[in-house]
Amino acid sequence: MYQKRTKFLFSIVVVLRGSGNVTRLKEEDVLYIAESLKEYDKQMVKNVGKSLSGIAAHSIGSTEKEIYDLHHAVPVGVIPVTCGKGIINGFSGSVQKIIEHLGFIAFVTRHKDVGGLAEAVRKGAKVVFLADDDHFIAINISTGRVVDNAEATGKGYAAALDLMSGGLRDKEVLLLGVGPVGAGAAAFMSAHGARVFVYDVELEQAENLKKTVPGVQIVRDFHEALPEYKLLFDATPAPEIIVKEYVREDTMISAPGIPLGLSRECLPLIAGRLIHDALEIGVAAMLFEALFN
Ligand code: 2YJ
Repeated sequence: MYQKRTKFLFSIVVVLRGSGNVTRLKEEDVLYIAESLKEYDKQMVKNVGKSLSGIAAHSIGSTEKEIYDLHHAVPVGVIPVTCGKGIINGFSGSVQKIIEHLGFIAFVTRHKDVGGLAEAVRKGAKVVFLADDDHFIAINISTGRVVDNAEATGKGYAAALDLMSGGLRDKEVLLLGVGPVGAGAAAFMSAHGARVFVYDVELEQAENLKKTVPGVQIVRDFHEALPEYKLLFDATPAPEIIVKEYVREDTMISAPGIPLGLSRECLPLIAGRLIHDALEIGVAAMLFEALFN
């Protein structure tokens, strides 16, 4: 019990720190993405009812066909960035493979940084992807549209939860963490008729969200609230904040946060009703939003 409590308190502190910070991916987070994309889609179709491209299309209120018909020939350049902590092995390659998996042409530039940007544009890229330690963006060079990974990820995971739950309209969702990912998710869920309840250790952050997403309600006691909700959206980078006592047989969780907020013992209980990956939904949602005029 003492250990559990200490672990929980530690996690809450991580949430507190994490709401403004971004988790840096590690090589092991992206290692198997490219080779798992077919299986990933199979699982998504089974659990959510749509493939990755269907989820991303839903996140921007479009359809796969509409996007593909208009944009599939658009080349996309992925530029490795060395600043800060440097290159993550497999990061750019995984982004490229996800984009190709969606049916688009993509390449990783041979040069890095500024040279990579020049190379991408010279080779005809109409959209470029690049990430440092704090930001991960896609830029549509033709339209000037800049898409941030955090917000697109929030919308993408909210779209997946909308599909998995059979529609969020009039349903209650508990959203944990209102950083940029949580804010993107709140906007999508609220626009789709969900009743959004939010918890953040920084009450002010939750209060601020009310200004941009009217109608969200604030939850003050995390422990009391968790068992009350069937639909959870975990947008925190805190590990193990959701333990098995909170997972009912009808619980559905959309969890973009890295590391995953569920304890290991929850995994068999939530199988098939958990949406979580390192990069796929975020990249797909970024690309479709960057293409959308
Ligand atoms: O180009 C590279 O290999 C590196 N500069 C990639 C850095 C990756 N960036 C991060 O992990 C950021 N914290 C943002 C990732 C957002 C994923 N949801």
